Amino acid sequence: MGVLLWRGFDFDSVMAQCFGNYEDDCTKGKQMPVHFGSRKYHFHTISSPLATQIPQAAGVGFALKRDPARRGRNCAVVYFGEGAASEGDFHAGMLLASTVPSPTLFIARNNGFAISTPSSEQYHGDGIAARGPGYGMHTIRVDGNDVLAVLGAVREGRRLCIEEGRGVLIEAMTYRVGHHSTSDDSFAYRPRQEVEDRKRIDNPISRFRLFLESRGWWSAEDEERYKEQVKKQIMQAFKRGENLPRHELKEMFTDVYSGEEPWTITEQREELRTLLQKYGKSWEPWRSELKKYKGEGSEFMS
Ligand SMILES: Cc1ncc(C[n+]2csc(CCOP(=O)(O)OP(=O)(O)O)c2C)c(N)n1
Repeated sequence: MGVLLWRGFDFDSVMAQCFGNYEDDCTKGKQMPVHFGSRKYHFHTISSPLATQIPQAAGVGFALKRDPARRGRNCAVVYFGEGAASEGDFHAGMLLASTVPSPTLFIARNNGFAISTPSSEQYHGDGIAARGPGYGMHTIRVDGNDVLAVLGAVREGRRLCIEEGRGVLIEAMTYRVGHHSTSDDSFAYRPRQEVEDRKRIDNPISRFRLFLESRGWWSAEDEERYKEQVKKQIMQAFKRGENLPRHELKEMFTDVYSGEEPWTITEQREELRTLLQKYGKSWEPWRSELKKYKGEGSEFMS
């Protein structure tokens, strides 16, 4: 999400995707929350199945290289965790990018955990970076908790990627201080003290903040003021996004596949039409549910 925010994706767009309201123009309410995507900011929709994005990115890099207007100017970039790097798709993408070759920047965030699986159970070699030379790929391992070091590594990786027209692997070493998700209690598999220590001592946000403070460019007051301001903006966007209607119900069936619509989708749409015509106006759970959609499902009931 940081990449998207940096490119200009605003809080209203974040909320639109999370609530699946009609402003979510990329996934139109069909994706899980936080699976952002943006045509405007050239950001492919995040997908739940781990690592599928890796060979896709290698393909995008190849497409960029085949386009005379973009060759030598653009590259594809893909992000994944050390857990995802255990999937076959990681190797498929790396092989494709190194042999074709395709200008793709592979950024592995090694945060020590894949939900509850520690990285020590993920590989027996030297992490993800050690795999790069095996594919003949330029590889950089960087302290992922050092913001400026990451900036430098990514700049250099991007330069190599574009100038040489081939893949580059970056492994950013870090530590996940939060739980994996709201349904995860990470203190069940790691000591609370370890997390508290990391938060205080070796954390990209606290380290960068200390750096800025040491230069006199930031202070505790700036921090408080900024947090307050951003919190307000987020809550405003939250309330707005929560109250906007969802896309029209018919959008559920669009953009699922490209090209000709498969018969399964046509059949499901007709099944919904039959059910809505029968129960849509009379069965209470559906009556109030339909109010959440633009047009209240009228396209199926007239
Ligand atoms: C193919 C597949 N297997 C399992 C999962 C369930 N799952 C979701 S996130 C996750 C851990 C991912 O860990 P990692 O790649 O290290 O990324 P992190 O979440 O730590 O950033 C797992 C196992 C999934 N989404 N897809």
